[in-house]
Amino acid sequence: MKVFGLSKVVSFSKLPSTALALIFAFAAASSHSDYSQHAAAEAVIDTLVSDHGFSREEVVAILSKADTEQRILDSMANAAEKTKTWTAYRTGFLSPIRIKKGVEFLAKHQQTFDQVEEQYGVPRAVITAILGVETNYGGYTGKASVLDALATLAFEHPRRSKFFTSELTEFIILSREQQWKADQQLGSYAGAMGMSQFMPSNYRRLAVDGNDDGTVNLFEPVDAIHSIANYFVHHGWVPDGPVTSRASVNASFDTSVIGKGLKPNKTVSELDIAGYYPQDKIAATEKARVVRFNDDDGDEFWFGYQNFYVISRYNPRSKYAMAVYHLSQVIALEAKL
Ligand SMILES: [Ca+2]
Repeated sequence: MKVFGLSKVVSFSKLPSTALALIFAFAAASSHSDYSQHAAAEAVIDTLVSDHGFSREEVVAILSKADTEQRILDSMANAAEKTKTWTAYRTGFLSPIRIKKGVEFLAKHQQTFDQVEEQYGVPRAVITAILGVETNYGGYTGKASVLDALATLAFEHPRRSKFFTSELTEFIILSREQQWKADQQLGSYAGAMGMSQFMPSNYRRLAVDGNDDGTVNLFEPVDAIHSIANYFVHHGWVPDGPVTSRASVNASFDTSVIGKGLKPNKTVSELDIAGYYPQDKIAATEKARVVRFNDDDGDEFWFGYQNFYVISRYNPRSKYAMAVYHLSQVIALEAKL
């Protein structure tokens, strides 16, 4: 706890005495880090005061309630995508119970999905798979304090500090818009919220009021379904476009075409020249990215098209996008779509 670091953060002369009293009250009472006193908090306070009409006291009062969550830093280091093999990761995603619940979810929200497919052109099975993977169809939306999570990551996680400082700022604005108590809002260890696990910036910009009740509530299925579809459209979903193909390689395939990232970078005919062949029929002009999964059983190659890239905008790891898509296919098959 850095009680005496206060002077680094807030210039006393700028503060009305009530704010000072408030800060000292929190400083004296708290046994945790008080992030209103953190050096980097000043930028958050300044942005909210100068650009978003908050008073300094309001922001200080919110940040005073933010505590360090060591578990959050630990969990960031142990994300499943990093530690599991492709087979283990995929098997975990495609569990029988997740598939069964996905089929049930589709049936329950059939009317919503009819409307969403027509309006956005995003298949219901893909949206359902995202909800299944993110929160078990809303069954688990996270028990971390979003305020603690975002403050911890903004102020204690240097590599992603810029991103999470921005998300923390967005979260404080979102809390005002939604009339939430910022320190009581729950989500994931990364600060994602609702059935669809949107980060605050996406919640503010891309979440939509699907059930027309005047509020955007991602803890409610109709808004969550519409919002995922809207998110995909925003990122360039191509209605009826291909997602992936399993690929074969010849003896001298060129690994330099793989590279980093998942944005399609070569046409199917260019990849043919590089030694990769899709196992299903795809136009030679379609752009793709070669995706390779290393595993105990050897390498697996896939082509990821634009829609695969769009799924990866939810989580940039190829294993994630592939597991979501496979889950969507199994759910579609089981639901006889
Ligand atoms: Ca709503």
